[in-house]
Amino acid sequence: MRKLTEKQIVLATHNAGKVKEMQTILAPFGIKVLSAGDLNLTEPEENGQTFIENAKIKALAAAKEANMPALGDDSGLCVHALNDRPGIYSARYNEPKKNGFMYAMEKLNEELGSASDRSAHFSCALVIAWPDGDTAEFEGKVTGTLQWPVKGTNGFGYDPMFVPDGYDLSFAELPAEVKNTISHRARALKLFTDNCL
Ligand code: ITT
Repeated sequence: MRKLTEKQIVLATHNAGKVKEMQTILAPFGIKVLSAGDLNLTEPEENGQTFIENAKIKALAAAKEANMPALGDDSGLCVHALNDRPGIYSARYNEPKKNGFMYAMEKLNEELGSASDRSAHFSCALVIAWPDGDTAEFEGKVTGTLQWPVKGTNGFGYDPMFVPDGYDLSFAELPAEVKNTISHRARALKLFTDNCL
C-alpha cells in the first residue's frame, strides 16, 4: 500500500467533532494535520450511496483543492431495528437542525418506540486521497445499544445516546481517551496509520 511520505495532510471534513478526534489520534505520528476549515475548502456534494463512496468524494475534492493528501471521513449510526437507518443519512436526519443533535436523537427514539432490539453500530469509512487521484480505503465499526434518556456532554452527534458494548456509559459520558481507542473512527484510523505511516 502507498505510504504517506508527505509531512502534512488535510482532514476533508467541516465537522468540528471529527476534526478534534482525528487530530488527537494522529498527534503522536508527527504529521501536521490541517482541517478543511483552516484552508477554507469548499464542501462537495455528498451524492454517494455508501460511506466509502462519500468519504472518497470528500477526500478527492479536498486533495485536489488543497494540493496535498486529504483524509475524508464519512460516518453514521446504523440502527438495526430500522434496517440500518439513518446510516449515510445520519447528518441529514437532524434536519431541520434544532438543539444540536437532540432533535435527531428524539426522532430516533420515537421511531424505535417500544422495539426490544435497541442495538446499533457506528460505521466510519476513511479514505486517503492524493492530489494525483490515488486513494486507499479503511473502515471501522463499533457496536452498542441506544439508551433513553440520553446522557453525557462529551463527544458530538449521537454520542449521548450510544452505549458501546462492554461499557455502562455512553460515548458522551466516557472520557475522550476511551472513545478514541474503541470508536469506529479510532479503528479506521488505526488501519490507516498501520498501513500508510
Ligand atoms: P463532513 O461531511 O464535513 O465530514 P458531517 O457531520 O456532515 O461532516 P457525515 O456526513 O459523515 O459528516 O455525517 C456523519 C454524522 O453521523 C455526523 O454528523 C454525526 O451526527 C454522526 N456521527 C458520526 N460519527 C459519530 C460519532 O463518533 N459520534 C456521534 N455521532 C457520530
